Amino acid sequence: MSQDTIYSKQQNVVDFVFDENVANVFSDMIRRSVPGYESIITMLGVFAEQYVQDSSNVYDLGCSLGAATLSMRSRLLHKNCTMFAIDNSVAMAERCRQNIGLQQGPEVNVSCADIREAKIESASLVVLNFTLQFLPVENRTALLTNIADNLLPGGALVLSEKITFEDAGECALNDGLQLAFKKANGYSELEIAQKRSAIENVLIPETLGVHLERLKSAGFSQAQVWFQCFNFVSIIAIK
Ligand code: GEK
Repeated sequence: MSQDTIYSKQQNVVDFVFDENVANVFSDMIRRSVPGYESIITMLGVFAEQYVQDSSNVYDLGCSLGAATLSMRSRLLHKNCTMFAIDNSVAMAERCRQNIGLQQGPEVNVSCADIREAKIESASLVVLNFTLQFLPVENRTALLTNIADNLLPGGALVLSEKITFEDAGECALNDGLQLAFKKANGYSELEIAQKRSAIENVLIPETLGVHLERLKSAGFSQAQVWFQCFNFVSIIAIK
């Protein structure tokens, strides 16, 4: 796994993009930046065991290098389902295809495409693992409605997001803890500051309340947080 040193040198910071440089170091970057990432990836295997149905489809939307897909695939009880891993970054989709090819298992259809255009059908499990936060806010309800409309009875959505808080104190507390987590993982003050300004206009976090309300209005009857570490949450939503 290559180490993320993208923001280690002083630079003119531009908006963050998921390009070749990021794809090269992504595994290291996300593990050192998102508290709980590895636990969530492991648990996605448990969700797959619990929710994936016979002859159904499984979607990993914003799949990056395919970590979520691989975790789910390793624990599928029904081998005759089809998995779809979608990412609109060419570099990510290419590497994802290579990573998936290294392991045996049910068919995975990897595509380089915009998840806002995704055709979702007969889905028993859909995963948005830290991806919705990168869509323009005005596009989020339509995607969740598309997912809810095309989930099979008994199907589920797992939505993981960085969140913000209405209360300024709560916001500062959780931001501070994430900062401490990044420092503990070897990121310098300069790296943290430069990454923060690169991502500022690209990753738009919302409050947990906004997410839960949106899930309800998109057609999910039940939505609850199953994981939280500081300002990162994962929600399970059932139709
Ligand atoms: C993981 N889920 O390792 N269409 C398709 N892909 C998109 C779009 C879009 N409109 N917008 C962003 N992406 C992964 C981690 S990373 C999270 C997901 C992070 C893709 C983008 O190219 C990137 O690969 C991914 O969403 C977000 O479990 O970097 O914090």
